[in-house]
Amino acid sequence: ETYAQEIDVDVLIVGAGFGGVYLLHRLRDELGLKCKIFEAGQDLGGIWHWNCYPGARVDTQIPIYEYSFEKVWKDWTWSEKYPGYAELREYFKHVDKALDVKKDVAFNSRVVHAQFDQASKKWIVKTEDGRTARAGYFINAVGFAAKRHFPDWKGLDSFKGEMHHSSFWPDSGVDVKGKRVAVIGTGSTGVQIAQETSRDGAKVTVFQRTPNLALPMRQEKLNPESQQANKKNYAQLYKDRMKTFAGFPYDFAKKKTMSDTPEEREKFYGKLWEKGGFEFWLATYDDMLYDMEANRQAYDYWAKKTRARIQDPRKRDILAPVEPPHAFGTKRPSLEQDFYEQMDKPENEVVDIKAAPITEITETGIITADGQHREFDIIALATGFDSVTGGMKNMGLKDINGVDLAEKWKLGTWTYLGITCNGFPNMFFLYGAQGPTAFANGPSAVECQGEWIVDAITKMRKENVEVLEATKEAEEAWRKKVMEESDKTLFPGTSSWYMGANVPGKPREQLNFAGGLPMYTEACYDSLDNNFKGFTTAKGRVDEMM
Ligand code: NA7
Repeated sequence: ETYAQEIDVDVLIVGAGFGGVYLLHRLRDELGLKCKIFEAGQDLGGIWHWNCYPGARVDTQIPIYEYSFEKVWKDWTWSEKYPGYAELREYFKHVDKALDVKKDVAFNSRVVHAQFDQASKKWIVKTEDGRTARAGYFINAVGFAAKRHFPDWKGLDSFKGEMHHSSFWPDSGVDVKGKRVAVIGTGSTGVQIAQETSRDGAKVTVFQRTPNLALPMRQEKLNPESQQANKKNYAQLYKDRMKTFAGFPYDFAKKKTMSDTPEEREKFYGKLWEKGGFEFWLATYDDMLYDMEANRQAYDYWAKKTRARIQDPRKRDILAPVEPPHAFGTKRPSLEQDFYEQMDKPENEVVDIKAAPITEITETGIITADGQHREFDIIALATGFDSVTGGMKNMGLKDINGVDLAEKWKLGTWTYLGITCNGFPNMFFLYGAQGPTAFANGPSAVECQGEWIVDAITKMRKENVEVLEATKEAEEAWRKKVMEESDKTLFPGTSSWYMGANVPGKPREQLNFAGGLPMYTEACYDSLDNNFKGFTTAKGRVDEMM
């Protein structure tokens, strides 16, 4: 059945990562709907299926970075606080066993066309390998990193050594020992690749355009016994994570940076720093992401701590400059273990490509604007993604009039609640545009939005609503809300993928909901609990005004 070329289902889901698998389980096993997933890759796991570059590792600690399903966590334990990709792949194997997922997934099936047919009130979804699905509900769970970003450097295809984008690293691995490795990009990915390949004995050159204001991970080995003992707290923990801004077990402290004395600040920062992980970002003073003066305090502490770890003065000024390259925390900080010590080694190099950008890739290496030609055996492209919107704009998604979503979103993004779109009836998406996506822990965001989708479909069925479609007015109002929440913060002032600023030609706008999970959840249920406010239903417009 999974492999039939033509299928008729209640729900067609795209993507078998955290989001798609969550919805498959809930809609199939709780609501009893007939569900299938189309997945472009060969296995479950989403980004963890694609990511196997050296050092690929999650930056959120377990057990926060996992499903809240007891069926899944009750007999699963991890070996590290921040697991690597191999263990995350094992986790998805376990998820498959616990929830019986794979029987309803068609792999190697990349969606190339999807449109709602108004006559039959069904979505028609087609894949590159020739499958067609007809479905009552269409759910998009392609994640925020479904489309890779390759800068258009001259000669990009001419390199004769090995060159891989981070999310297309060969599964069999690449032997880097003793090799000259170029890492282009210093997002979360670039930092991990540089750190790991250096540990593996490569001679690493990092090409950095913007410093990553990376935070100490403080990795820990875990034992099964203490994890098992802690499981009595899991149910509460998974409830509580939804009540915080970013879906973590901690939240911003209810105090202002400058209301503490310098000594108190030093002590408070020190405590967060010692805890490691994102606490210095997301458990700090609650004005850090909103106020420049407060933010500068955080930056100065970061720079002081980080500069002290780098002996080479030139590298120190590139990796951790005295003057902030941007407001602290307005780009995603990577979690590192010994990135700075590794980069400090004399055999490794850091190149400032803000000062002298890359102009050409040659058969043997990389040329920068200062005329230098550096030679390499391996180039790792850690240049990121057409983040957040790229995936959905790239799958032949048509509205009821045949207009592609890429066209609809050409000058900016319009969604309602970051879950639905006008012109796309009975389509839901999660972990994408104008949702809590980039500002929340993945599994928390997925379960927050996924639960709402389950509730919406349940209500539709109970009330015999055949077709649900967001109104244009509701989209305008949601877009306004997304921008308002963002404009309170320092995010808009920084060029980042959060703002669509990493891909040339992409509109610059906030792509994520910056008001935090609780405010987001409230907005979603304000619609659902008020008779689908902001939607039209098959019975006619329920409420035109939001
Ligand atoms: P990111 O965070 O988008 O990082 C991409 C990096 O590549 C970043 O340092 C960019 O510099 C750099 N880049 C991109 N294009 C260019 C060009 N043309 N020239 C020079 N440098 C360039 O992607 P990641 O894969 O690291 O992480 C994505 C998310 O996945 C991450 O945030 C986590 O949430 C998981 P820039 O900073 O734009 O100056």
